Amino acid sequence: MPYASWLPIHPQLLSATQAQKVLVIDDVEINAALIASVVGTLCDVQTATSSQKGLEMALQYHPDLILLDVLMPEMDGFEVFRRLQNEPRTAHIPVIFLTGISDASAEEVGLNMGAADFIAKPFRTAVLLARVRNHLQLAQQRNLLERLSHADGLTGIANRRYFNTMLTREFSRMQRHNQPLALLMLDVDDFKAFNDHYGHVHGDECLQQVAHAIAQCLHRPGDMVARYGGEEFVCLLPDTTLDGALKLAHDIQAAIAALRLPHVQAQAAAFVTVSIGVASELPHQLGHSQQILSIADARLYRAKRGGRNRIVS
Ligand code: GH3
Ligand code: MG
Ligand code: MG
Ligand code: MG
Repeated sequence: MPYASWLPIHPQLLSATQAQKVLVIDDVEINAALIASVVGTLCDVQTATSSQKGLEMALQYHPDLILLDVLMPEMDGFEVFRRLQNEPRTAHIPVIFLTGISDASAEEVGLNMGAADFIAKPFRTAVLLARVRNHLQLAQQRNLLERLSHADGLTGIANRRYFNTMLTREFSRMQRHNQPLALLMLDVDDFKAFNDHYGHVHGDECLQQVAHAIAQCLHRPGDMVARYGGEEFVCLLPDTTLDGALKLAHDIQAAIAALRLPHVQAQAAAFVTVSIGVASELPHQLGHSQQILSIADARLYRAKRGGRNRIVS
């Protein structure tokens, strides 16, 4: 099995592997049902027959594409689209307007707002299907590109760039909620000697196994592991105290020891081990997200100085 398919990266990186979904928002029930029956031959479909319900379902259902009616009571489709764009969790979802409005300027308005497409009702079934298929394909390619730009090429876990994005995001979120943010900095012990003795191919395999073992230890939805550098990994643990982070560090140390990857040149054991620096801080007491990294890094350095294969908090 390729690593990318079995490595739990980050929930957000896995979305493109699920079946694609379309949300139809139309105030006339029979219209919504008709569109759904056409599109339902391509993918999963859900319908909403009011603007408000449509906005709620866009958040809950996580559609890959939204087919949006323009003329609706309470709130028209343009306003629904504006609200979708203003909500970070729905701003990326492509929207196709589907409307019976005869006014030619509506098409111009919709497309200028950033809609993916505009289809006039009554529509031809084959044309609707073709357009939806094309937009779903585009969405899939976009998702794939996004996942690739977030993933480390060797191990399939998150890369440093994505880690930094998430660190900044979680730092602000924990700051707002006055909750602790924890970090583990891990470094494989005597890895230069491992490469020199076993060769780079085995070195690469070792890093893949270590990445996988760490990922398997993370269970909370917001937790993530990233490859920070060559043989360095970092775990980002929102809303986690020092005790909690320390427990996880011990679990990871045990999981890597349990791999029993031979390393006859290692100083601390006859198998591959890691040193871990643990930090948990309240972001509102710090100035910058990089400070937590510095704290964890300094503790990792002490773990190395202390003889490796150990955890410092
Ligand atoms: P320490 O216990 O102090 O961490 O010693 P170390 O030998 O692990 O640390 P050092 O930083 O001296 O060496 C890291 C080695 O990791 C050197 C480099 O060749 C190897 N390395 C970095 N990235 C990769 C990679 O992608 N694949 C392989 N096979 N080796 C890598
Ligand atoms: Mg309508
Ligand atoms: Mg290193
Ligand atoms: Mg090392």
